Amino acid sequence: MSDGDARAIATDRAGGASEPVLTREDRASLLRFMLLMRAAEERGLRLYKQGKVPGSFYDGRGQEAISVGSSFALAPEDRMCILHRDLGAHFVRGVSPERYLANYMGRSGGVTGGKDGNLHFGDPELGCVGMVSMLPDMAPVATGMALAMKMRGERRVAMTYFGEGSTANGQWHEAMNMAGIHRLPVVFVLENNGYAYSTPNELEFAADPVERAESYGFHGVKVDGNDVEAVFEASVEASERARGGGGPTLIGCRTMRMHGHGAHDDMSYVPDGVLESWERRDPIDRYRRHLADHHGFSEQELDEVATAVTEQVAEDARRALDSPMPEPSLASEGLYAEAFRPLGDGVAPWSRWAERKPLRPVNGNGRSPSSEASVSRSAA
Ligand SMILES: Cc1ncc(C[n+]2csc(CCOP(=O)(O)OP(=O)(O)O)c2C)c(N)n1
Ligand SMILES: [Mg+2]
Repeated sequence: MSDGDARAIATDRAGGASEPVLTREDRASLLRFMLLMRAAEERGLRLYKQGKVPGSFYDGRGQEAISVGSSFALAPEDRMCILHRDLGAHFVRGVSPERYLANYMGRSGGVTGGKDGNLHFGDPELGCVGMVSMLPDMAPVATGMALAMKMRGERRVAMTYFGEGSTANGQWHEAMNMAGIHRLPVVFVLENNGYAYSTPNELEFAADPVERAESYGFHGVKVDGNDVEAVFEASVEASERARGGGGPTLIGCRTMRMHGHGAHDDMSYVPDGVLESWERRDPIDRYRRHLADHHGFSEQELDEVATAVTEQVAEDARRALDSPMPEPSLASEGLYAEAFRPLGDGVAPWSRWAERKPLRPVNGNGRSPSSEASVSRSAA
């Protein structure tokens, strides 16, 4: 992408202002990815209850709009640190439900090849760093990636997620502070789902963490986390700001964790009526209604999207169940990095970005020739 292209995109989207232009196909994709996350997680939960998933099971029911809307706004050469409520972002980047379900069952076809029976994965080929379970340690990793992008002069963005509970940890402060000081191209997506395990918001913070952005010297915005287009638009604006040298953004998404922390948690600490009131704001039902009321989608079209997802997940679950356990001899293979392997690029379904080339030529490894030079200079 040249500078001229970047301006053209801004104008295209804007039609003069800063509103992104989503096509009908884009909108169907947003719905499809949210449905895919919901259906794959429902299938995973069933497999857990059938005793086919060791350990526990974690899902992001009710939070689908956040990971789908935000990741959809990125370009293939952008990079992601995805957390435990963000399955939609893995799907948008190109992971299949089959690989996700196989991972939970510890099968060889899982993203980690059976090394993790959970959600601690990220496909490096798709531009995603494997999830670090200690919270919020993906925040400093994303900040570090953004620092590398800035030092290499690349127009790329790092995006990461965290829950509101994670913002109470000191690492979070360090990541925000450094990102602010160096005006790094990073987008922080905060998912406030009401609880950190059983701890409610009122025992987590005295001031909304989104408001801390200003004190770190960058933008903080609050969006309705159950509105996929609102999350998408905030993410486009934040990533364009980052790409243009305007520094980080903290996007605060308010939502609700509709299931327990994990499948073992009965949520008995959630007061009566809370889940019922959030159920009425379900992001998928809402988006379906929005597409029918404002974008001319027929009920039949919407049902077709849903049916295709149901069929895909059923087929993927069958394949995951058929896939073998890993060879025991491979148990210690690939645990440590033996050589430097750059991350690859992910899929970017949003047509405007995917159609355009990056500003600087980027090779198959996702690094520009000039960046190779600066890396080896700094290593020397
Ligand atoms: C440093 C650290 N302490 C505890 C945990 C265990 N743990 C995993 S998720 C979680 C809750 C985090 O809450 P929040 O950040 O609000 O994210 P949510 O699970 O609500 O999406 C906890 C305590 C952890 N992973 N890392
Ligand atoms: Mg939380």
